[in-house]
Amino acid sequence: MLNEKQLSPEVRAERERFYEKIGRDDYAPLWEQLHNLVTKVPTSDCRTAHWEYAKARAYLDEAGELITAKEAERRVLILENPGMRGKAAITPALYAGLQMILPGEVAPAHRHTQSALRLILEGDGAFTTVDGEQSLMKRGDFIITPSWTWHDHGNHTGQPMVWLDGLDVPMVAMLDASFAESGTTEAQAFLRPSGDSSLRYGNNMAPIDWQPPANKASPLFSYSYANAGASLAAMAASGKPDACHGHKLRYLNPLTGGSAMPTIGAYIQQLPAGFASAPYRCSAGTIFAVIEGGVTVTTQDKTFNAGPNDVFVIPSWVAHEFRVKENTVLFSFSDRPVQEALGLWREQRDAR
Ligand code: 1HN
Repeated sequence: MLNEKQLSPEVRAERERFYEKIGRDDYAPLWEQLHNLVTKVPTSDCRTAHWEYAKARAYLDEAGELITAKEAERRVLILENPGMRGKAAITPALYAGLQMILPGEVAPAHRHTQSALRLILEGDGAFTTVDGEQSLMKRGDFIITPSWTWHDHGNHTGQPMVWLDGLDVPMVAMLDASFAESGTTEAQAFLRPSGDSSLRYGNNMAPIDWQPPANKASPLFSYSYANAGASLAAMAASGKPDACHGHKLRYLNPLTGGSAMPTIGAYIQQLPAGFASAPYRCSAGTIFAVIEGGVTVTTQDKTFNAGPNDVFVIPSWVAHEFRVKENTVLFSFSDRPVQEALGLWREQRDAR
């Protein structure tokens, strides 16, 4: 923005007339906006925010009485960033929601170019089917539904199933690259036995002529919490926690070493009892969910306590510190792989 105070009323009026004139022909003066477009540091409307599970769960119960999963297609409460209401976004690039499937319900088959991840929060044994392979879900499991894969969910257990959905919806909207199709049947036919992709791709081996698919996603689509927890326990048993992250792992595509999906990175970390992190920030706004324990999160203008199944978001370039009393496990996801692929990702450790 130019310094308006230095302008005489005549000059200002003359410029305003010019802006109005060129505006009618779809032009605008860059010099009035340059410094809002090219900021010294990230400055979106995204805010640090926290959603308590107890409240979310009560609202999901109410939603369960209002609408079936089938009628809703997906019965999800969107976690809307309070600084970006109405945009179905938790960060400028990512969407998050809490989905519930009640016993006997189905969420019918569809596919879309948006990529989805799920972190299972509650329930044991409901299923999701991804491109013809069914997978049973347990608390803490991380499941991916890559771009353009068919997916439907169902629950043959006696308990509600609740999970956190993370999608690249705002990113795909920004690129205007949304395509979607409904399935012709509610539930997909099974093309492969359950566990097939883990056996083919999850044993440190791969079919010899494997080629990356068009969606550039991992052929493994279910990452169990039993495995992730065991890896974290091994790291915690021998080795010092990182000053910023504790013991932290990233979920990867075993065929490439990259993230499980190209647009969303997912992570899991263990903060040992008594751990206090060094302040940290990075340019990828990040959504966290508490799997075990509890964490006190401190930013420059907020402190809050997050317990099991709570979700919170730390926007781009907001320095934050974690303190835990008991052993704590956090799941998180962000657009970091996109920023890295484009050479944009930055971090600052010890960000005081
Ligand atoms: C979707 O397909 C699911 O398949 C969940 O469970 C949430 C949010 C936006 C767009 C598509 C699902 C979604 C979604």
